Amino acid sequence: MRATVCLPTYDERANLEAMLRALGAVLGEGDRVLVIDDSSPDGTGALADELAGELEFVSVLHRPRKEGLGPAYLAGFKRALADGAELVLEMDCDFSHDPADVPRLIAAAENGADLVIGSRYVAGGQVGSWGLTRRVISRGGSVYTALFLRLGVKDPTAGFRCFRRPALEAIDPETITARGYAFQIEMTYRTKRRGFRIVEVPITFDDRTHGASKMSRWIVLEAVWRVPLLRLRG
Ligand SMILES: Nc1nc2c(ncn2[C@@H]2O[C@H](COP(=O)(O)OP(=O)(O)OP(=O)(O)O)[C@@H](O)[C@H]2O)c(=O)[nH]1
Ligand SMILES: [Mg+2]
Repeated sequence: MRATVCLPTYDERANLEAMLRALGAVLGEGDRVLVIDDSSPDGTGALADELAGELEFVSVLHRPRKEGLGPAYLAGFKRALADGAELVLEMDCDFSHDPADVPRLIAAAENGADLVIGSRYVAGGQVGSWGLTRRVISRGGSVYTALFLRLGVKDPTAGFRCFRRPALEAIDPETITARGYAFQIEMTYRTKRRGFRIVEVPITFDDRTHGASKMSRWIVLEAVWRVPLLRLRG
């Protein structure tokens, strides 16, 4: 099945080239990578264009301003579906998600899962180099989500995913307004509510070694108020 990896970037100059080459080494014939750059001040967008000139499997979507991960993914999904992708993946460009794990996510979708989540919190999954605060926030996010929503998913905020086309179309992501962790949680919630099959595959998540994190207090707070609302809305 033809897959498109949606790769949102904001100031990822130090990581982009290595990431695209690593993806090129593991992707199959006809698979693509779509870089979604929000006019990074460090010139990631121009570098992406340059690399797309060299690497046939790479396309670039330029967006005028930074609006958070949610809107960047929505733009990417739309393009990937319009281009005919049967599988649509999400992953970070900072090597927290290992490109070598991409084939396992794709294989799980090809074996029948509608949504595959690269999970830190199932047996065999782990978090490598991450400080205590980040571990507590991430774990806390999973526990907090479980308090309100019965997703049956151990890592609902994970950003390493693979959707099958019918599921992605059916959950109508365009109407999701969340931008951070809450975006991933709402995508999972909608997938589950519509009866699609969600499978978690274990991954090891490592902290970035190059570039700066875009995590903010706002992203956490957004999830804190939006998750109970999902439950209320039913
Ligand atoms: N297009 C776009 N990409 C973004 C935006 N915010 C973050 N990204 C990218 O999304 C991916 C994840 O962002 P990170 O900075 O790693 O944020 P995070 O993973 O939540 O935080 P850390 O765990 O600290 O790395 C990276 O590839 C970022 O460059 C945004 O507003 N627009
Ligand atoms: Mg990251």
